[in-house]
Amino acid sequence: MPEYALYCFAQSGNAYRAALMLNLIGADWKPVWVDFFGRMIQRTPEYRTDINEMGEAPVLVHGTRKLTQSGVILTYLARRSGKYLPQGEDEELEALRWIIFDNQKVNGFLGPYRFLRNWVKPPADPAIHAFFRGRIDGNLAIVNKRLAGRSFMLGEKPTIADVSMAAYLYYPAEEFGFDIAGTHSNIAAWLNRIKALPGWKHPYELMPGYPPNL
Ligand SMILES: N[C@@H](CCC(=O)N[C@@H](CS)C(=O)NCC(=O)O)C(=O)O
Repeated sequence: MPEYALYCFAQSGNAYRAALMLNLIGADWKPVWVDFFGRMIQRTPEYRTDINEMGEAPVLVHGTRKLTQSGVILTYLARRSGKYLPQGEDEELEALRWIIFDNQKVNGFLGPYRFLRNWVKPPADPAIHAFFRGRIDGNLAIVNKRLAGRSFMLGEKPTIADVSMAAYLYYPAEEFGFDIAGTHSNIAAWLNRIKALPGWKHPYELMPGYPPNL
């Protein structure tokens, strides 16, 4: 039996952070598919009682431990493997700073924006799209500036701050309706550096449930 199990589904950028990390550290793991669109099991009382009281994917199962929140999962896996681990207190805090900024402001807006564009019926009001797009453009510019003259978010070595921030950005440009890499050259070069790391795989290859069962 694989050492780790990850509750996930192909379209989830939040889950992809954890799946990508498991692959990058060479962990022995298996995905457990969350039927997010069809049965919407994440909203059932059983899921909230047995799997995750927050009603979300990803969930990492390791022995008797069940961990949720991709930032927590990334921290746990980095500490256990010693890989992609920020070194020392200053780097740890710096990584946490970017992981929170990512969760709340970068992919925290990009994820719902992509979800509204592709999977919500009836379509959302254009004013909502415009609000998200404005926030996304502003926050991607901050990340692009951060990567000027740096290979990775914290410096010259990749850490969990990169795994967190990059994950959503590998989904197809058509799903976002604009080409992030095409318009942000530092982000584009950084995404290529992460893609070249051993173990990197596209989210639709790494996690089950593509195409979605709408
Ligand atoms: N901050 C969380 C976000 C997790 C999250 O929002 N996951 C989505 C799937 S991408 C979810 O399960 N949403 C529950 C729902 O919409 O019912 C993390 O990084 O793990």
